[in-house]
Amino acid sequence: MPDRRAETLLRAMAAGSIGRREFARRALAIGVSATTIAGWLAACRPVGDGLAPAARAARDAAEALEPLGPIEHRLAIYNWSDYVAPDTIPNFAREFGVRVTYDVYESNEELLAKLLAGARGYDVVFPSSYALSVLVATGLAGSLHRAYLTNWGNVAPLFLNPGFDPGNAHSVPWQWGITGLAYRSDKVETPESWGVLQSRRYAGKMTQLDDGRDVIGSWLRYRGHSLNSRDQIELAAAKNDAISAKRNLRAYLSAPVKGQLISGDVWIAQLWNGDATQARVEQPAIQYAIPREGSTIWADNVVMPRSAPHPRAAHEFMNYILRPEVGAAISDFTGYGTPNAKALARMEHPVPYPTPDQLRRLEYQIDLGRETAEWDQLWTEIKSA
Ligand code: SPD
Repeated sequence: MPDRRAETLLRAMAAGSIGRREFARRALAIGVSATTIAGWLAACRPVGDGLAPAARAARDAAEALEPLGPIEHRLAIYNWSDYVAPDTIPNFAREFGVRVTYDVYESNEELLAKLLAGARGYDVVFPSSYALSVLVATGLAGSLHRAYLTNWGNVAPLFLNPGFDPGNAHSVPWQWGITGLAYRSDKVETPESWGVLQSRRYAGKMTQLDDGRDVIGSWLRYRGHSLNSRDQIELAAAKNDAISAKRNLRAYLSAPVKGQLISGDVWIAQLWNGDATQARVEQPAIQYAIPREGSTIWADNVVMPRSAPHPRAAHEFMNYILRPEVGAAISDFTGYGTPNAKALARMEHPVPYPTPDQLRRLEYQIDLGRETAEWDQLWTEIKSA
């Protein structure tokens, strides 16, 4: 539920006295989370950029037909940490004569907060499915010019036309992965259940991701519920479970936990599978398990913000990463699955698509719309408990 200050802002936006971007900027300033703001924007009509869906589709189609100019000499990338092969960017820069700047983030929330606050300098960003829905709903995702993506045919059919971006109008699939438990097999037995995080046995040696969707989602699955639940009773139970596990946790920590798994300071970490694979290169005792109650399968995507200052370079970059050898090198380094069918055939360590048995236990995260605010509130309460 919005508090009084947020309500005032919502009313001001509805009355037209402030625009949607100004609304987002001010709401962020009073501490409303980016995903909540985006949920409110998406729930209001007209959405995001002030256009009705049909008008937006027409604008997007028209934009996608306008030819781009010559390639610019710069490209600004904003990506998750440890999410590209070491030679991907230098090779692109050399071949295309483009100077690349590369900033990193650790969560979808961080990415959305930056874009909603008005950052306009980035040419390509890498949201997960539900965060991409937010960028589309708020009019922040640019339309892609398929004519410049000559390697598009390499994308595996499974990753085409996803529900969060029909027709891939705004996104190129990047990597897919799973959220599970990385563990030190020389220190602990295989963690079969999310419940291991509630046991005192490994207190102080365990972490969960610094990500409300992943943490609350894991405790929803623990009780047999959907990790996209909007049910008050289920969410209250997940909060209790999360708080009871918290006393055993060393921290909420995302990709940077790799160093602590390698050093042995952490023995069990809720983590994304590719980051666990990266850690295993340095410490072979690191293994990975999907808890029996199930977990998240997700896909991240390359998106060009509508405000991208270098749209032609952004398209050349997207087309470049769709080359089989480039896609293979990226996924061989990140440890994640590639959505590029031709790249998969060239990988040294291909990540197989989950088995039917695993798929039965995996679920995609979806945009929670208006309920995002409630999830945010729960996450705040868990972190401050
Ligand atoms: N080191 C890169 C990790 C990317 C994880 N993205 C997926 C998040 C799903 N909640």
